[in-house]
Amino acid sequence: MKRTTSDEMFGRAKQVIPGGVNSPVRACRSVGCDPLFIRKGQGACIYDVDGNEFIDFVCSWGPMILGHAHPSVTSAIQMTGQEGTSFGAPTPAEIELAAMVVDAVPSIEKVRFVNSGTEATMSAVRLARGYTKRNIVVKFDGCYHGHADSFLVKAGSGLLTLGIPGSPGVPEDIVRNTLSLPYNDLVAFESILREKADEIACVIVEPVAGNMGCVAPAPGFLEGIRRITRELGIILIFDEVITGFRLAYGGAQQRYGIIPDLTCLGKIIGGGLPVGAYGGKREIMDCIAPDGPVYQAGTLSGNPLAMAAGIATLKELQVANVYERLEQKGMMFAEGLEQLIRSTGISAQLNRVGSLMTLFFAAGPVYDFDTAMRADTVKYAQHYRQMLEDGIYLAPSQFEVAFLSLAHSEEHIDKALKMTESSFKKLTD
Ligand code: HOZ
Repeated sequence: MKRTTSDEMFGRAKQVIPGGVNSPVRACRSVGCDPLFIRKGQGACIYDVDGNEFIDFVCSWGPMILGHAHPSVTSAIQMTGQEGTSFGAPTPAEIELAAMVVDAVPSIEKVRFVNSGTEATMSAVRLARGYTKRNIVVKFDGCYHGHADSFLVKAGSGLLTLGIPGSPGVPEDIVRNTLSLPYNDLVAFESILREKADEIACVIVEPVAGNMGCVAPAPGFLEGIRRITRELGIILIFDEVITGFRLAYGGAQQRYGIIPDLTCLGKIIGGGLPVGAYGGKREIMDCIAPDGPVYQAGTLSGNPLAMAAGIATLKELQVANVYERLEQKGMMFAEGLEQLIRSTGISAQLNRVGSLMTLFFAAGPVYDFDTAMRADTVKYAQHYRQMLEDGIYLAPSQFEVAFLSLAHSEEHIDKALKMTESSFKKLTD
């Protein structure tokens, strides 16, 4: 694979951007290579600046559920852009996208748009604290809710990839109010919640964890969290930045039939443009300024281009059988991978929920942070580099998910399986 131009660009990027990247995982350090610079995407494929083509299983970390450069999305962006790109004032598109989100997501009666998933979770927690007048936030080990101070305790994603336990710059005083508990352990959860109920503002959870690799909720886990938080008057926040409009049109909460008090969204609702949102019960949302005292604001919030791309994306997702098609693609890929695990005897586990999945190079089942940590990251790095060489673009970390889009065809999945087989053979030689 030729990579002279990417390497040259990375050299220049490192002079002017910390680590040469605008988000740490992209530096590809944990997989032992340098990043490729992407020139364009089309459907299920991306093309780098050296002219290499890859089948893309990162999908911009989730937003590109329709594939790259989908005509409805690109034309909505072009048409909107011709009329101006930002006004810092209300526009009609905000109401249209808000109404679509309210119709789709069972827990959302009102929604506020922001610019990223990080802003959404940060704002939702402030709202929960303002509403309950309590301070403690409960999260789960290995879940990642963006990079706001309160969440950088045993967090997933880039912190796991780079082995950063917490971050300098986050005051002790802030993380003192964050409790991180084991994912999928309802017994530990119930005992801590009952002990500290009077101080806990909210519990935030990825209903399907996607930032320590894909980890599904154990049967009864989400139900238990909902039951206990409701009983104790603690706000339950679902971070559906990854799962929203992906695991079902109404997100994981629709798929599992559990209604949180607040929900955070991002990624898909912006169709690949920067966006986030948080929403929930009217009574709680009405505490946000200007109706209530909880402050949150943003110059680019509800940006017209992002709204247009989001509306176009959600309209495509309303087409019949879209989620069944995604499920089938996910199943086909997963069955193929499981078959390869059996036939090659490689020590690996496949976790999948819908169109999200992770191949863990681990000997035993992965159901929480500790079991995810047992995965062989050196083996993942070898596999990653081999797949890249063979035209398959995977997440550059063991602790992320692979995303499928509607643009991935049987041929794309077949090719990815063939390349996986060849990589496994090299790994077991
Ligand atoms: N934190 C993201 C993955 N869970 C990575 C974002 C990026 O590098 O774009």
